[in-house]
Amino acid sequence: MEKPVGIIMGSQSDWPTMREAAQILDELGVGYEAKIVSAHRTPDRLWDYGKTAVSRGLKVIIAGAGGAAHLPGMMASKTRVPVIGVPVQTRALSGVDSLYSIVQMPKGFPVATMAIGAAGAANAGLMAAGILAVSDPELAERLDQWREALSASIPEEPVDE
Ligand code: RP5
Repeated sequence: MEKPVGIIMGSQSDWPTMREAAQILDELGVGYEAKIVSAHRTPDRLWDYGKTAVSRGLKVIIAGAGGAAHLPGMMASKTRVPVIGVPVQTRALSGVDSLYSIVQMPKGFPVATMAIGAAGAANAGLMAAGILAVSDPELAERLDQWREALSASIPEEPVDE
């Protein structure tokens, strides 16, 4: 199976969040790789990953990090492959630190920033699938069905729980 999506994260501790993206890609039949690539702890790994992203056939990168979350922005500076950033929720500042570190990119090097935490990671998977679906009609069909199933699962009236 082709692996057009790279899911990268700053630490093993980010994986419980980032696997939400992986799960969506599994559901939609999109191939991906998942790697730990830290802007601060493994900068050479970050550099190599960005430098080879195009030649390795990556079409979208989902990058999650928490705290001083420089990974998505640095990756966007190193490759033209679109980068979707996921601010991981932190204990100290609830992920607002991660969000601010990712979202406010300077002109010229965009990161498509998602919501903080698990919902943001899941949406990153959906966003990556949507980007790939532009040139993949079969994936587009699967994504349409996924979206219709979600809509159909929402009840019209609330119930006492
Ligand atoms: C960041 O620091 C990682 O993305 C992670 O969210 C945060 C904490 O990392 P650990 O100390 O849990 O490895 O680089």
